[in-house]
Formats: sequence, C-alpha cells, structure tokens
Amino acid sequence: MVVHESEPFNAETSVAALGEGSMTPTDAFYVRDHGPVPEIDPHDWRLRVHGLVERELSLSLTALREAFREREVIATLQCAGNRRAGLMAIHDIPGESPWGPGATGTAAWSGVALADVLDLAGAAPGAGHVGFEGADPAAEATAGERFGGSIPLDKARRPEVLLAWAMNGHPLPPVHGAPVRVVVPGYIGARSIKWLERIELRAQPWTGYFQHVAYRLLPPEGEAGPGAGMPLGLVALNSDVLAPVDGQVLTTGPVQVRGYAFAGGERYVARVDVSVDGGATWSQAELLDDLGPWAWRHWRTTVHLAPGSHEIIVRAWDSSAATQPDDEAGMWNPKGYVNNARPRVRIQVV
Ligand SMILES: Nc1nc2c(c(=O)[nH]1)N[C@H]1C(S)=C(S)[C@@H](COP(=O)(O)O)O[C@H]1N2
Ligand SMILES: [Mo]
Repeated sequence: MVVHESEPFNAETSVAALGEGSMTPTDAFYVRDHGPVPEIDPHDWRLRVHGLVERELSLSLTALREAFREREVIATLQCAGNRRAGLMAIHDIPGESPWGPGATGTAAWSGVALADVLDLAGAAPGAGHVGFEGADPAAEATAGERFGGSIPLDKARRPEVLLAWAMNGHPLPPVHGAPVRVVVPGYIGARSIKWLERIELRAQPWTGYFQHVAYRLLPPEGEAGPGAGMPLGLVALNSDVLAPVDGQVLTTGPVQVRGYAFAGGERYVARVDVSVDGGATWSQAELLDDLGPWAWRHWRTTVHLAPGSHEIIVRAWDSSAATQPDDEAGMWNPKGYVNNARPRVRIQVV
C-alpha cells in the first residue's frame, strides 16, 4: 500500500495490487480514516435505530445475525478524493492527501440488508433520509463529533445497501469498520460509515461536518463552509490506467494497456476507448470480469507503438452514454474531489 498518513491511518492500494485482479484483497484494500480506529468489543456493541421510526431498536450482533437473512454484494468503494494527485499537480490543495488511483477497491461484502432492519423499525411519516453515525470522533470536525452521513430513504430501502460484518469472506478487520459498517454501492465511500453505532431516520439530510461541510464540490474560487457547494453522493463515471505506468520505457512490440472503469450510481460501464494518437482515433478495450451491477470493470487492450514518445488516453462510457471529461485542469476544485478526467499516460518506446 501507499501510506499517506499513519495517524489517522490513510493508505491507498498500490497500482501493482490493483492490477492483480478485479477483486481487491482485503490486506491491500485502501483505508480512509478521519480519526483513530475505535476499540469496540463486539459483545457489548449495540446498533441503535431511532428518529422518525415507529419502533426504536437496539440490536446486538447476535440479534442482527439471527433476525435477518444474510446477503452478499460485490461492490466497489471509491473515495471522492480518488485521483486527487492529478488535481494537486495543477494547483496545490493544502491539507488534503495526494491520493492516486488507489482510493478505490472492490470486495464481497456480507451482512444484512439495511432495508430489512428498516422494515422492522418502520419508517414514520416524514422520514426521507437515513443517517449513520460511527464510533470515531474526528479532529477536523467540532469537538466530539463522530463521523457520519446520510442517504435518501429510497436508496436505503434498496437490497444492495448492507450493514456488513464480513469482507471477502472474513470478519471485517478493525480498520475497515468492525464489527459492522454500512456499504452503500454506487455512492461515494464517505457514505459507507464504518464502526456503525447509530441509525437515525430523518426528514432532512445529515447536517454533520462530513456531509454539510466536507465532501461537497465547491466552485474553483469557492470556500468550504456549512452548506457551501453541492453535496457529493452518487459516484461519477471514472477510470484509470494500471499498466503501463506514466514515464515507463518499453521496447518495441505489442504493449498491453490495462485499467479499471467504474460507472457509479446505478449506471454500468458500457465501453472503454483507448487512443495512442492524442485522441484522433480510438480503439475499444475488452471489458474483463463482470462482477455484477455494483462493481467496476477491469479492461485491457493491446496497442502497437513505433519507437518514440507516446501518450495513451483512455475514456470510459457509461450506460447513460456519458463519457469522462477531457481536461483535468477543468475539474480542479478547492477540496480536490471527483477527478474523473480521462487518464493520460506518457511512455517511451525504444
Ligand atoms: N466511521 C467512519 N466511517 C468512514 C470513514 C471514517 O473516517 N469514519 N471514512 C469514510 C470514507 S471517506 C471512505 S472513502 C470509506 C473508506 O472505507 P475503507 O477505509 O474501508 O476503504 O469509509 C468511510 N467511512
Ligand atoms: Mo472517502
């Protein structure tokens, strides 16, 4: 992993580990923590469900496991700051980590459907959003505020949204949210709250720091503040190249170009195009393992290049016929979120 910060721990999956396959091994999966990993005894852990509900609940891990059907979903998590390094190269972003392409990964998550828990609690009239709160206080926010966020009730009722206790067939490791985390496929990673302790049905979206101040897209000249900019939720179509790497020197012969593409939201990756002539012509990459509607697609293609320097450009397309923006500079924003510009890799062929 590439470590950006040791306390709190923040590290991204290396390009080499991403390139090993479409499923990301747990020990290489990126970690994004805003505070220290809380110590939670799974026997004492309770999940409180309250707010605009017909019945308040307090559920132990055993109750969760026994009262509801276990489900598994393969889903890609992607941090809103994935690929921020590309934006920082244009103009500095103080106080934020220079995440490369590895603030994303795909795992098999198992647990119960949030929808089943919500059915038991019953949504009271006026409930429109489901808020989640973790056990970890974060230094960035007002003293004592824990990490949290919300999603619309309509999304919360979809079967793919999990309260997960396992990742890739093993209990969740502490850094990934043990004993139970939320997994919201298609949404920015920040809505997949780790170390979940509280679910609150609300009339309005979460007003805590991590949704009302942070994880919002500001205009280039904007300043962060409560309610400033637009809240990020659904992930935007993105892709990156895993091989060859920028600056690599290759010998003449066929060159395999590989990478990932993630559509986000409820869209899927429809096509990935690769250009080796500055975007004048494009060829289509082969889409690899289809892991279902909530996962990225790895892709690959082979190109032939004459000796000299070349720039490889990639553009993914999604099922809404949208493609990635051409220009990284045009995506710059003060917090460095949503860099989904077409990736470009410069290589030398000798
Ligand atoms: N409680 C809590 N949940 C959290 C966070 C956090 O700091 N605290 N970070 C969020 C962010 S920004 C992301 S991208 C994902 C990362 O999940 P991972 O560390 O398991 O990869 O967790 C989210 N859930
Ligand atoms: Mo994130």
